[in-house]
This record gives sequence, structure tokens and C-alpha cells, in this order.
Amino acid sequence: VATSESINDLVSRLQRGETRAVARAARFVDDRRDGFVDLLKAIYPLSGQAYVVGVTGTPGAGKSTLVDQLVRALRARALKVGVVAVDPTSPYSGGAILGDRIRMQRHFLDPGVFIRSLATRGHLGGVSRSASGVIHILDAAGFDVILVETVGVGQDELEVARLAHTTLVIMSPGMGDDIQAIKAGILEVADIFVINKADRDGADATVRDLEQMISLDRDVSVRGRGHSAAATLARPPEPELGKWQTPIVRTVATRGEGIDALLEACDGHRQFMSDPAQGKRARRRRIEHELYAILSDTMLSEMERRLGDSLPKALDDLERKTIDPYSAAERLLAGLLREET
Ligand SMILES: Nc1nc2c(ncn2[C@@H]2O[C@H](COP(=O)(O)OP(=O)(O)OP(=O)(O)O)[C@@H](O)[C@H]2O)c(=O)[nH]1
Ligand SMILES: [Mg+2]
Repeated sequence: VATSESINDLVSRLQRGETRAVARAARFVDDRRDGFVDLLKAIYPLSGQAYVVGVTGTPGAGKSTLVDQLVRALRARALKVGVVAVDPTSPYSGGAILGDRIRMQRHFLDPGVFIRSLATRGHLGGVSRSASGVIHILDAAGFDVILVETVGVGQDELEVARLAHTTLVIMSPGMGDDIQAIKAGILEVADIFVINKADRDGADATVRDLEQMISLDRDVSVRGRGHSAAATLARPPEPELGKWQTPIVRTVATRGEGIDALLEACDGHRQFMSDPAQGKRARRRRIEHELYAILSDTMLSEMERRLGDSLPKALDDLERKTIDPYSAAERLLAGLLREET
């Protein structure tokens, strides 16, 4: 349990960039120990300087290898780098984490690098909340760049991607069908596409598929504009802002090829977002997503706590078919609201 004194102590050690304080705070937040919200409240005002890069994409595309290379290149620029890896809940995660550990080992003795894996346990929104907490911790501790690796393109991963200033979507050749399958959320979150394993056959075809997808998306959004009277009436028109042209960068992470070009693309995106209007809109979106994640996470855990026994009881009733799930949900909610007043 954290007292306000111990929190203050931890925060000042954190501000001095003490690695052990960073590790302690990150563990505190990921484990959700008593008082972790107070810790995050104290840290939040100290954050806001770091450049956060989300790294997501299909399993096995080479994200961790690429992150390792990015760490190396950023260290060569004398930047402090934090890495937050969101582990998959899949049964294979044990192996994946072990692989990441071995790969990252060469950075372990470097005080300018901090690596932390988070577990994707808990309910919806929980991942984003842990990730955003650890991002703020690293930010407050003076890390210049924070790389956040998530596996896959599910809802949780997209939520985490939305916390980043720049999001890289990593794919490898020969995943044409995957591109179709994942495209739903991906165009929206991708600021830069990376075709890794460019040493393999099929890289050109994957780049072509992607280019086509990007241009189709652009056509749709251009045509869509101004045609919907309802949308125009419903909300004040957003100022016409230039649209970022999502670049496609080829890399061979295992050989460190294309890393400089990738960092250049990141710089380009950062530059683009430094326009005051762009920056303001992006910031608004980020804080909106963060608030939603924290709010839904807080509400769910509060709801579970307060429902207590009535939840299993409702399940019993449902099993006996003495009630339907809609009425059960209404009744549970009504119970919570009554308790409130
Ligand atoms: N040929 C080739 N193999 C690569 C390249 N980059 C990574 N790999 C290999 O691809 C495999 C997966 O790499 P990871 O970096 O673990 O991929 P990941 O996307 O982090 O994987 P998950 O986190 O499990 O989704 C490893 O065996 C890497 O050595 C590349 O550019 N070319
Ligand atoms: Mg990985």
C-alpha cells in the first residue's frame, strides 16, 4: 500500500531518472496495487514531453526485431528510449516473450534504455490503461522516445495505437489475404506502413496491394466530403486540414536495413503533426481515447465490485430461464443506480 509520502518519494526519484524507481512504478501500475491511481495522478502533470511511437501489426511480422533496431538507432542519436511490450494473451506468448528477452539483452546494461512487458490480462480497456500509465511513467522519467509494441490488430491493440503520436503498422510479404482481413481498423491508425522481411519474395506485391488500399481509402474520403447534408448540419465543419500521405517503408530488420529511412519517415510525420491545427486535433483525439479507456476500465471494475453476489445470482436465474438477459441487465443496473442515491 502506498502512502502519499512514499508516492512523493517515488515520484522524485522517478524525475531524477532512477532506473529502479521507473521499474518499481511500472510494476506498481501493471499489478494495480493499492494506490496505483494516486501514483498516476502524481505523475501525469510531469509527462507530456516524450515522443510515443506505436508498433503494431500481424504476429511474427518482425515487430520486436524492428523495435530492437530502432532502439539501437535512437541510442546512436543519444536519445533515451523506453520500450513497452504488450504481450499477447495467446498460449504462445511464453515463447515470444523469451525470444524478445534474448533479442533485447544487449540493451539491458544500458541505463538509457528501459524495457517493460505488460500482460494483457483484465477486461476491455485494461490494456490501454496499463500502457498509458507506463507511458506516462517513462515520459516523466525523461525518456525521449517510447516505443510501444502490441501484437495483432484487435480492439485492444488499436486502442493502444491511439495513445501514440505516430503509429507504425508492420507487415511482411505474402500476407495479401491478411491485409484484406485486417484492413478494417488499420488504415485509420497507420501513420506509416512498414513492409518488413523485404528480403523475401513478394515484397513488391505487398507494397502494391497496400498502395492500392491507401489510394482507394483516399478516394472514398475525398468523395465523401460535402455530400452528406446531415453530417454537415449535425456538426460544425472541421477546418480543412492537409491529409497525411501514409508512406510505405521497406525494411529488413534482421540486417538493420531501412531503419534510417523509417526514422526519417517518423521525423516527417512528427514534423507534419507539429502544425498547430493538426497537433491540436491529434492531441484532442489522444486524450479522448485515454479518458474513454480509463473511464470504461474504472466503471467496469467498480460495477463488478458493487454487483458482488447479484451477478452470479443473475447467472443462476438465466440458467433456469426464469429471466431473459435484457431484463437481467436492466435489473442489475437499476440496483446499482438505487444504491447510488
Ligand atoms: N527474413 C527475415 N526474417 C526476419 C526479419 N525480421 C524478423 N525476422 C524473423 O521473423 C521472426 C519473428 O520476428 P519477431 O521480431 O519476433 O516478430 P514479432 O512481430 O515481434 O512477433 P510477435 O511478437 O510474436 O508477433 C524471427 O525469427 C525473426 O528473426 C527480416 O527482415 N527478414
Ligand atoms: Mg514481438
